[in-house]
This record gives sequence, structure tokens and C-alpha cells, in this order.
Amino acid sequence: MDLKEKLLELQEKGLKQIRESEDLKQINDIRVNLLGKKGPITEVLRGMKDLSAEERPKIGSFSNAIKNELAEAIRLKNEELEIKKTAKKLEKEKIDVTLPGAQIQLGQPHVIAQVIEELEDLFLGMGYQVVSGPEIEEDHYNFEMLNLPADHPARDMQDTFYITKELLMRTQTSPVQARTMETHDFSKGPLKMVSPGKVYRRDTDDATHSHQFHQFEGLVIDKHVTMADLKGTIELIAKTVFGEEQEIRLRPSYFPFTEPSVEVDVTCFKCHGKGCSICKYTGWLEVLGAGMVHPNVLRMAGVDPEVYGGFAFGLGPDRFAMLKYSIDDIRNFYLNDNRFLSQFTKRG
Ligand code: 2NL
Repeated sequence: MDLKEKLLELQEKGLKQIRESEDLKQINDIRVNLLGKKGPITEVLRGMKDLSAEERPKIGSFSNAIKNELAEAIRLKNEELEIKKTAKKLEKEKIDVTLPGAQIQLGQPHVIAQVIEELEDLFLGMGYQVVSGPEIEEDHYNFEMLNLPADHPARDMQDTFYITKELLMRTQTSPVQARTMETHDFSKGPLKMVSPGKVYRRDTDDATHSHQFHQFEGLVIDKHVTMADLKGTIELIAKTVFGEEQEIRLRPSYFPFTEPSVEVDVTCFKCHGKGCSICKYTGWLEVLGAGMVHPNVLRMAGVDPEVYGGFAFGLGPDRFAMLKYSIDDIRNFYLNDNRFLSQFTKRG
């Protein structure tokens, strides 16, 4: 076979290979094999030294033409495969922008946090400050400062988690108020505060008792504060949480830190006073305790009871939430079962 025939065969075989190649790696291998330094065309060119001076340029230009033809065929095939590859990638990455977006699972504040936040908003709007304090508290602030000396029988009213003789888990948020009263500068104006937070009692958990729950207390100290101020404030709480049409009534009661003390009922929001199973057929629900701050409490905080006086109240956000949403077991609040918690979706 002479060189020309060899070249024609190489051309035919090469073009066939190029035509049939299916991916970029394959076409690159073909390029290296056919046109490379160790390839068959170079081999042919090497054999040219045996040709006559007349034949050499003919075969030379013929082999160059074939080499160029193959190179061009490879370039075109390469281009074609590149386009195919890109098209395939685009197809794979295609996004249908008309599809509806995936629903994001939104959480919501805990139902008790919602009750607390609603009350905070009410009191912030009336110029009160929201104050928090330590949950591990000194006996002094939790009891002494609130007119509950060590031998006071009222201390039996609450079973307490003691950490040491002096340190305990606070049983109410009043120590926050005692601390604030102690440092408040009354020459700059009245003290108006609320203190929401966690409190602890040595109780066995059941449907209506939890060893950890919440309290929301309020305190106003100024000159000329009256029981009418307390009543108006409590009325606002009842209407805000339970509805505009609610009425309240005060019954005499006893707390060591207030004198006089009252217990506050709100008209049953279920039966509107007619009597039902929620209000045990009385038409009223007991919702909070309050009173005028005891002179001893003022005196212990360094406030002159001859000049200043005030009111205080305490309510349980747990009980509020239970009444508002007819929840019959307090333990629901603390089980972190999302099927329960997700029912109380805050709106607005
Ligand atoms: C209740 C009753 C109450 C207070 C808390 C208070 C705080 C200071 C001074 C005087 Cl610093 N009183 N707090 C007063 C009356 C009642 O809570 O039944 N809470 C759930």
C-alpha cells in the first residue's frame, strides 16, 4: 500500500471514529491518537524521506490537508459535544419558577409567653417598667422584705425549694419588686412596675399544680395612691385578657404583704355570669390577688409609709392561659408537645 492509500484509509477511519465518538473524553483521546506526535499521520510523514523529490510535496500537502480536515472534524465534534453537555446540565438544573414555594413551618411564642407579652404591652402603654430579677433568690428578699419574718405562720403557706439556709428558688416575683423599691429614687417620681417570670414551689405535679410556673406581679408606689386606682387597673387587666365586656368584683382576703388585701373575680367569660361548669355555677372566676402595700413592706424597703403608699397585685399567667383557652391540665404547658403548643398561634 502506498502512502496515499494509507492516508486515505487513515482519513476514512479517523472521520468514522470522530463521527461515532460520544463524549468529550473520547474525542480528546481520538485527537491525541490521530494527530499526536506518535500518531499514524506523523508516522506517514516520517516515511516521506524515501519518496522522490517529485512525490514528496504532493504527499506532504495531501497529508497536511487530511490532517487539517481531521483537526477541523474534531473541533466541530468537540463543539457539538460541549453544547450537548451544557444542554444536559441545564436540563438537570432546570427550575420551575411557577411551582408554589415550599411552606415554611412557622413557630409561635409559647402560650404563656403570649399571655405575659399581652400584659406587658398593656402596662408599658401606661408607663410602667418591666423588671426581671434572679430566680435563685435570697431568703431576705423573698420573705423578710415582704413582711414574712422567719417565724411567721404565713411562711407555711408556701413550700419552698431551699438551696442553702439563705438561698432559695423564688416562690413569687415580689422579691424583684422589693429590690426595685429599695433602689428607686422617689424624688424623681413614682414607681410603676410589673415583674413577670418563673417561680418555684415544692409541690407534687398534678393537673392543677406544677413545681415551676409563672407569676406576673404589679406594683405602684406614689403619694395619694388609692384602692380606686387598684380597681381600675385590675379592670383593665380583666378586659384586656378576657374581653371588653368583663366585670370584676373584689372580695376581702389576706396576704402578709398587703393591707387591706383583696381577691379579684372576673365574670365568667363562658356563661357571662349565668353559671356554668367552668365557674362552678357561681358566674365568677377567681383570677388574681391584690391589695394596698403593707406599711411594713414600705418601711423595710426604706420608703416612708407616712408619705408614700401604693397598690400591688399578683396573677398567674398559667391559670390565665388555662381559663382563657379551657386547658384542664397545667402539665400541658411543660411537656413541649408541639401538637398542643401549635394550637395557640399568635395573630396580629
Ligand atoms: C396572688 C397574690 C399578690 C402581691 C402579690 C406584692 C408585692 C410587693 C408588695 C406587696 Cl413588693 N405586694 N405582691 C400583693 C398581693 C397579692 O399575689 O394570688 N398571686 C397569684
